Amino acid sequence: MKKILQLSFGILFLSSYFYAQEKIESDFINSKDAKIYLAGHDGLVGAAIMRKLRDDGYTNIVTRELHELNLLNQAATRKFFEEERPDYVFLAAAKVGGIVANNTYPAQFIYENMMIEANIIHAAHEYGVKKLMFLGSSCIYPRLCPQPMKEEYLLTSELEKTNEAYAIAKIAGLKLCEYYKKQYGDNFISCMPTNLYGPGDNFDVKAGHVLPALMMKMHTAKVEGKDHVVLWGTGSVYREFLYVDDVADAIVFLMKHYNGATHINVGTGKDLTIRELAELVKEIVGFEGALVFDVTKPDGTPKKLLDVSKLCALGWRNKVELRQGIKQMYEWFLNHQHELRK
Ligand code: GFB
Repeated sequence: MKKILQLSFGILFLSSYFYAQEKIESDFINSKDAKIYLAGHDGLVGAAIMRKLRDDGYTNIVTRELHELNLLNQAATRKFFEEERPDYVFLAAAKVGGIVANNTYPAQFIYENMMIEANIIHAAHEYGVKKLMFLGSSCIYPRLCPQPMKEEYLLTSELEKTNEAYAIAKIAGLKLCEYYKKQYGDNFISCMPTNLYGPGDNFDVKAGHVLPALMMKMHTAKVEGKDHVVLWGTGSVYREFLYVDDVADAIVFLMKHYNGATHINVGTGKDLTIRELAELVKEIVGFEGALVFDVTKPDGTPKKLLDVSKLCALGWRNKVELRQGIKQMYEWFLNHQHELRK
């Protein structure tokens, strides 16, 4: 028994030593006035990265609205890089949506995401960007992936059909980073966040993700005095949720401390069923009616819990627990009724 314990501790020590080897001190840490291009600055994650960069004292952040720069246009993207010559890039621009949006518009999800990634990553290479961070998504892992999902399980079996198009585009993005690093030596890295939520989310009940959709449905039902809300699927599948300011913190942390050739998972390491999530949202919103599950709607992947040991070994952990995060999100929702994306 003692020998087994010693052996396990030895393996644990060796693996954390191995991962700790990848922790670096990037020039980004002390480049507070370097030019940073934040692509997707007005999305859920982009806005949180902006808050984090400003809090950390970065002063020279370049952004473009959609009408100023269409990232689907290669020539326009190239011209932007030629004129601005950013030192660092955060690639948080993407076409995103919940399970039904992914399943209904697969052509748009694969085309738009692949174009945005290829245009930005190639222009970053051409114009000598010092470091680039690409954001993926946990749906890149196989549908029936062993749990929790380690980085090396990528491409080991079939993807979940409801979001295959989006997942293939995101896999292409992280492979672009990997291969540009391998062939050209570009310092392009990528991370795979789990399901995200928080202030600024998309509350559209048809196109959005589960958490903002549940909040909107339950809040509306409460205000209108309805006795039930209809949710999708069976409610028995598991999901992991990370507060958006936590993911922004992790992304900036990785920009400062990670140069690895392969992607790195970003999550909490904890998940719950959709029914448990719905009960939690119900309690926080103060809705007293019943939860009805429409099983004609898809469930998606049965479980997609990220293995976050690699990120933890670098010294990062999430701060905002799910209950606290949902409370903060609901407070924001109540105070921003006129500017909700829905
Ligand atoms: O958040 P969600 O759309 O995305 O759905 P995925 C998660 C689970 O919640 C599914 C259930 O099992 C849904 O059936 N659900 C219950 C609902 N009620 C609702 C509702 O009112 N709205 C929504 N949206 N879901 C997406 C992918 O997968 O996650 C993307 O399609 C991406 O590609 C993203 O990876 C993070 O977790 O299933």
